[in-house]
Parts: sequence; C-alpha cells; structure tokens
Amino acid sequence: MNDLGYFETRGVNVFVFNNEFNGFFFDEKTAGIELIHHGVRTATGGAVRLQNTPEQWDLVPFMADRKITKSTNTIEVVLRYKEFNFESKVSVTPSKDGFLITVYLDKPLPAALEGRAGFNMEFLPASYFEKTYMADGKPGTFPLYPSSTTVVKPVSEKIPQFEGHNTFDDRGRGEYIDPMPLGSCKTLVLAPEDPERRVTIQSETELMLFDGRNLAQNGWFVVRSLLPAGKTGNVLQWFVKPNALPNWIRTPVIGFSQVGYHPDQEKMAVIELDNNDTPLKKATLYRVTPEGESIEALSADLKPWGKYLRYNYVKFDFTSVKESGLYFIQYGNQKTNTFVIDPGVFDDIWHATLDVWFPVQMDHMKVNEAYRVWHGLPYLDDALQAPVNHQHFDGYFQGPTTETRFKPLERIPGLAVGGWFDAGDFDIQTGSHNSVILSFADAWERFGISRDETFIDQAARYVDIHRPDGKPDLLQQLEHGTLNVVAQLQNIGHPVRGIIVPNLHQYHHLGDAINETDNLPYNPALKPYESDGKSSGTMDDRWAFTNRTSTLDYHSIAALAASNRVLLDFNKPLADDCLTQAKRLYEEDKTRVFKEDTIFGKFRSNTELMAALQLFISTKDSQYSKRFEEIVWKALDESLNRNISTALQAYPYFGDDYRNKLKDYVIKYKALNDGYDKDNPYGVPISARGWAGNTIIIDWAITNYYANKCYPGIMGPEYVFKGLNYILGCHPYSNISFVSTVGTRSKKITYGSNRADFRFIAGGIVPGVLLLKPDFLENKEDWPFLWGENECVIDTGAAWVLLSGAVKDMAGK
Ligand SMILES: [Ca+2]
Ligand SMILES: [Ca+2]
Ligand SMILES: [Ca+2]
Repeated sequence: MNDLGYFETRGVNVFVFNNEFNGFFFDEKTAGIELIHHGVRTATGGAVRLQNTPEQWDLVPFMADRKITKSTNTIEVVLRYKEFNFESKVSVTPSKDGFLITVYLDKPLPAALEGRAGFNMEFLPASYFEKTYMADGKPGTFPLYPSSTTVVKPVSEKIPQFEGHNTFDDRGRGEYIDPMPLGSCKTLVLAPEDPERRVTIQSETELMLFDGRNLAQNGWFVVRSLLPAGKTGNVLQWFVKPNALPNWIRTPVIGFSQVGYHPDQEKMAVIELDNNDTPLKKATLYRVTPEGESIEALSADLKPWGKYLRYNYVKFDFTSVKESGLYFIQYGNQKTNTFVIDPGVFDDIWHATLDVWFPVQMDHMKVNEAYRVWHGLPYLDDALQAPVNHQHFDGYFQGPTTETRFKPLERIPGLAVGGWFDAGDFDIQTGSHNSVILSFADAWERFGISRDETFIDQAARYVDIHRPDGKPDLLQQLEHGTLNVVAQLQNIGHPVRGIIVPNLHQYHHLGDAINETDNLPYNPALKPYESDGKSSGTMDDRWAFTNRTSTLDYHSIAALAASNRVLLDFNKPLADDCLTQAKRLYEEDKTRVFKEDTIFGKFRSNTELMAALQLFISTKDSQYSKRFEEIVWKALDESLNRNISTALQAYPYFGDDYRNKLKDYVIKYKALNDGYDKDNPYGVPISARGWAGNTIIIDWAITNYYANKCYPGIMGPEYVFKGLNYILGCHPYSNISFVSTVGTRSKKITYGSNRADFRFIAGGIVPGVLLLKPDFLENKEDWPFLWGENECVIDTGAAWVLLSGAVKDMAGK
C-alpha cells in the first residue's frame, strides 16, 4: 500500500473505493474496487451489487465506512443498501502475486436479496475486444457486440431502480429483462494471451461472466458471485491476480498541439514520463520534406519540470523553429505524428464546430448533411408544465409551486421552436443557451465571423450542412437559440431551468432525436401507446421545469440584450422582442427578492453584473451603468476568477477611473495565472471535479485574451495559447486533440447522440481528462460512455468558436 491509500506494484494499481458511487448520476463507472492495469483503467465497480449487470440507475451501495490498516496491509469498506437495511463488509488485501477480496456479513442476507446480492467486478469491454478467456479450461471469445441470452421475468421480481424510476420501456406489459451468464466456473482467466491484460480470478464460489451491454450500451463485462443465503462471517472470497510485467515502463506521452503552431508563438512540448522511467537528455524536432525525408530542425536539452500527480514531466522548447512546414518530435524511439508550423494554422479551427456540430445539435429542425439525415424534426409535442414537488433524474427540480399561470401537466404553448440539445442528451438547458448566445454575440461583434456553410430555413424547419444560403451561420445559430429563450419569456413570463423528457426509459435515448417522444401532444382521453393520428395517450411530452431564480433571470437578460444588438440588421422583430423582454424582466427583478440558483448559481459568474453591462451597451441608459459600477468591485472581491471576464468586457465602455481601478485586479489575476505554472506542467487550471475541466480552460483562455487586449503590458499572449495548446493535445494521458476533427489526431470517440456507434460529431469539444482520486487522470479514446470525459456540450462549443476567433486575431498581429 502506498502513501496515497491504494495498492501498488509495478504495472498494477488497485483502488478500493478511492472513488465512491455518486448520488447524483448514480453509477458513473468510476467507483468501487478498480484496477489500473499497465497504465489503463480496465476494471471498475468492485462491490456488493444486486443485479447481474447493474445499469447506471440501479441501486448503488452507500459507503458507510472505509478503514485503512497499514500494519495488515488491508483496506476495508462497509457498504450499505438502506432500501433493504442491508450491510456488508468488503476487505481487500494483497496475497502472493495478487490480492484477496473477502465479503463478511454480520447478519444473514435479507430474504428479498437471496439470489440477488452478489459480489461484482466490471471489466471494460474495449480493453478485452478481440481477446479471449478461459473458464475452468473451457475457451471462449469476448463478444464484440452483445448477443448472449436473456430471459424475461415479471416486474414484481425486479429490484426497483432508484426513486421508482425505470430504464425499461416494457410497453405496459409488466416485465423486465435479466441477462444470463456467458459461462460459469471456479477459475476464470481473462485474456490469457495478453500479458498487459491477463487477470486470473479464483473462488470456491461459482464465478459467472455476464455481458452488461444486453441491457444498456454502456454496460461492461461483469464477473459475479452470488452471496450465500443463511450465512454470516466470511461468506465469499475471491483471489484476483492481475498479471504484472516485471520492469514495465509506461510509454511516454509527448504532449503538443495537434493543430500546430504559428511561427512566432512559444512552442513547448510537455513529455509525461513513468516514475520508473529515466528522462532522456534531449528531444529532436524534424522537418518532413515533400520527398518524405526527415531533416533535423532542432535538437535541444529537455528541461525537467518535476512531478505532477503520478508522473514526471520534462519540457521540450522548440520556439526558435519558425520555418513554415511539416514537423514531428522524436523522443527516444518514439516519433509523434506530423503537425504544422505556419502563419495560417488557426484559420479554420472552428469550422467543424460551427459547420457541423452546432447544426447537428439544433432542436425543432430536421438536419441533413449530404446523403445523411442526422435527425428528423423532433419535439413538436413541446411542452407540458412540470408537476410540483418533482425531483427529476437529470438534476431538475420543480418546487412546491409552478411560479407560472399553468397547472401541473398543463400544455404550455409556443415552446416548439429553436434551441439546441444541450449535450449528448436532448434537453434544452436555458443557462447553457444563455452562455452560447453571449459567446456567439461576442464572436460576432469582435471578429465578424461571417462564414456561411449552413442552410437554415426556420419556416420549413430544415437545416442542410455544407450548403451556403447567403446568411452568416453565426447569426443563424444565435437566432436559433434566441428563439427558444424569447419563447420562454413570452409564453411563460420568465426563463425556465430546462425542458426535458419525463421518463427515464426515454432519457437514455440513443439515435435520432425524433424518436425520443412520439411527436404528438399528450391526450389523457387516450390509452398509453394509443393515438388518433393527431394526439397520443403516451405521456412522453417534455416537461418545462419552471421555478424562477434571479441567477437565471439575469443571465437571460444579459443574453437577450446582447442578442438584440447582433440581430438588429438580421431579424429586427426578434431583436426588438429581445430588448423588450430583457428590459421587462430587469424591471421585475429589481423589486424581487434575490433568489440564487442552488445548483448552478455558485459556479456561475455574477449574472446581474452581466445583465447590467449588456443592457447598458445596448441602450446606453445610465441606470444600467450605475448599477454595474455599484456592484462590480464587490463581485471582483468575492470571486476574481468568475467575474474578471465581465469586468474586462466593460473596459471599452467606461473611463480612466474604471480602467485604473481594474488594473489592480488584473495584476492580481495575472499572479493567480502564474500560480498554475507551479501546480502542473501545462500552466493551466486543471480541475478535479466529477466532470473534466476543458470548459474552464477555454473560458480562462478567453478571459486572458480580454486581459491581453486591455492590458497587454500585464498579460502576455502566451496565457491564451497555453489554454489553446492544452485543448489541442498538450495535456496529460494522451496527446489527442480534444476537438473532434481539429488537428492531425483528434477525438474519434465521444459521448454524443451517436455514441452507441463509437463515433463522434465533428467539432464537438470533450470535457477532457477526468481525475480519478487520488492521482489518475483519464480520457478514454476506446470507450465513449464516460460522460465526464467525453460528452460535448453547447456552451463549450460556442466558447471554442470565440477562442478560435481570438487566436486568429492574435496570430494576425
Ligand atoms: Ca442534459
Ligand atoms: Ca448560412
Ligand atoms: Ca408526445
């Protein structure tokens, strides 16, 4: 056991509940007993579980206690299912060339869990694709696609999923599906042929191997033993032996920008090294000629940076190489793929995001690309008022009142217009819409991005990708998001947190958005699954969660005030509606008691500050500038990081007093930035949340651009490029570009609506490297289903377009 509280030998780490099951998204496949096998996390979810192949929303055990005993080299956890008043103790300890997992019960299994409670461990399908296994000597091949046997059972026998939700659409038949094992044995060897993946599991109790993907595409291969009925004490033991290669050293990761570099830019590769690796003295940059020859451009000493989390880092500076051309880096025997040095490298880095990713996310439209239809025209049955006192599984909550003129489940008119699917799911999140609108408005006003590669016909509700229509796409996208926010204000009176399907069996939808609902308005006079052609008896229309917060009101005011300016010459009636609604809402909020968004409020910038600024820019009315000046300094004192961006955006509109005072804050902000160089070798703010932090890094780089524009003597351009290079490949774990199709090598597997196909949507930006506590950063490129690593969201996409405009602007100078 190491000092960080996990078991470690060369090539193998065993985590025992260093990461817990999450009560918010439930089973994220990042908790329990886990295995990092030769640098790759291959097993997760080791715990007492109640299903053969638990799904995301099946009950997870609560970790009631965790005890590390160094003297006996043991980690023990107490796991509790409060729904069954059932507790078990699981202990893990090294033994010979593996480890023992032992399950103890103080009381016999509750009768309801006999034949249900078992010890499970889940193995990543992608790590075992095209590999084999041996069950008591009987050979088998891991299935590439699920096709093992399942049985149907009456729902009365099913252990209910959390809060009574249900992932299964049984079409009213009262059934559920139970997968059967691929095989069973006492000794199971996974991948005997592959020394990096070979794991042997032995037990006196029968081991069963299941394929979780029969029930859910994000399922893993599950090894499971049932706990015996009527027994206490040591009721189950596994001996697990992951093969460990002696003297194994992880292949170095050479981090650099996959897009390449402007000749005048700082150029720094960051090389990530195994702790057991001896850093080399030098790396070399080669230029590739049209004849295919490699010519040495620079050989330079590496600068040690030191240790960050579990690896060592050295840096390779090739800033001095300025000749336009194709290059690669060689470190030891490893050569990177080629990349570009050229003044034009940033000319098109946002094209995929604006040309493809945003059109595919467009709600209430049919979206076509050449011969392919991305999705039909969805959600014409929007939307119903959410019922009161309702906790939704995606984090939405409707409180004790609707705060609207609508009764619970009453139809709200006018909402089937505009908007984007916020992420890999299909809900409308108003807060994200506001962020997108503000980023797009800023990109338009600063950089005039007038690219036209999308045909968008609002009247016909039809979108065609790679087909110019004479209108700038940025304005058309901004119009599309604004249409939904304005519709909320006009029809409901205030912005709502979001609009989302009510049933869990709809929510996990994969594929064409048009099929998540039946597209027909709900009609209670009909039976479920019955339709008269115009309406249907299936309660599948999306619900609007309508509770009102000042945080969201002000954020929407800011977005619509900005939208007003940008849309004036493009769609005057909508631009007028934006300002009318923004001013009305602002007047209302002036006299309302301030109410913070309890979920997102604390992560967001001061939205009242944003609202006052945007209304002032649009109207030049001094009531807004006065309010801005009243609150800006306090906001900066409370959170410099969150509010410096808004304060910098105000720079052109305020005088010398303001600028001089702000300067002191920018100096402090610069000092915070310099601190990141000591935190990690990339010099950017890497976060440790349950959702990886690329959005934070992109927003940070944009803020640094604002600071560089206003105070170039304080904030140099390198603070913008550090963020950019990180996103484009100079980051931990791998050197892939986090923007699909941007750069020589980029994300080809992401958590989009097409994740079941192990594909991507061009231009999406993934969350990036996720920290598995205490020290493992991960971004998988063979498994799309870890949303915290691979789910692209709209606000990040829009921020990427803005950042791309900024770096093109800087490169041009
Ligand atoms: Ca969502
Ligand atoms: Ca267009
Ligand atoms: Ca419907």
